[in-house]
Amino acid sequence: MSNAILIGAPIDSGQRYPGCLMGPSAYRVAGIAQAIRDLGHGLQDWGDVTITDLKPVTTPNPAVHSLPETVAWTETLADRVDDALSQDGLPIVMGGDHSLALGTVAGAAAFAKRQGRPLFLLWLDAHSDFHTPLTTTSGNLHGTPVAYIAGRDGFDAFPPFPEPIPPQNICLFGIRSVDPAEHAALLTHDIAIHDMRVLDERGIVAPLREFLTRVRAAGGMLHVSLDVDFLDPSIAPAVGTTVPGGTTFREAHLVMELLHESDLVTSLDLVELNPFLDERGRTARLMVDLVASLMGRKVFDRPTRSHM
Ligand code: B3U
Ligand code: MN
Ligand code: MN
Repeated sequence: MSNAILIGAPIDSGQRYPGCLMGPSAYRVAGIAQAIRDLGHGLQDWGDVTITDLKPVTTPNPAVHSLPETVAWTETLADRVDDALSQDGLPIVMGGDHSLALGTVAGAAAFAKRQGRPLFLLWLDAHSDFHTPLTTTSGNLHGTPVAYIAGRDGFDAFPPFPEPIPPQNICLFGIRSVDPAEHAALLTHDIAIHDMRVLDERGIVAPLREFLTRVRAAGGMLHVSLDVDFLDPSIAPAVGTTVPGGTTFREAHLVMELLHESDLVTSLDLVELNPFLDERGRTARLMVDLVASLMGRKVFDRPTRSHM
């Protein structure tokens, strides 16, 4: 059983569609705490994080907006996630847009470094989020966390990433929207890219198991970052950047069930939920149900089940 720790991250500064800051409230209203407790886990809710001091940081790319806010969130969330892991907790960070992963994964990396364990990253997303602040044309920093985590240049305004994750330990899963600059950079990094072309041909199970087998063999920690747009917009409309052709309801639950059975997940982000765009709470409820599958809710509970 896990000691789950909910951390609200009402962060909107990484993109331009207002509303993600309502995400933590929507998850609470949709019953995330009770869903986790019902599965027998311990649960604490640390409330919503706030930022205070904004530093006058800059970047040469004039497109970038809200840099001081995003840097402040990065510093604060890194500390919170590190604290939660240090208390033997499973941090579940409720966003907020995906720029929050600049901080959450930095916190997980700082903890993993002290433990002497490798950190792996599973990025469940329509997008590769592999821009740097120098290459983004939208200026939206939610498109940059994977580059920061992988140790790419261009993040001078941010705290140095504690221990960049080697590209071989990163898996992009479900992607179907990659900008030209991201594409060029991905070609020079040995990241596992399970785009929709791959998942359509192979299904989700084999590629995910391959990655989880590597995490297990390395004795690694595993951070999972779940972007709402990983899901098909027909089942998850509450996101600013919908991309057609996403994961189905059944595929998404199966991903979560496999993650639960692996027993490898050590931290989790829930990002990009924009409750202002939702239809009667259905996306928030689906995300909570996916968390429940990740935490062990089963369709039919068999006493014995093979590992992974
Ligand atoms: N790659 C584009 C679009 C995008 C990235 N992440 C989201 N959208 N959600 C960009 O703006 O960097
Ligand atoms: Mn994303
Ligand atoms: Mn996305």
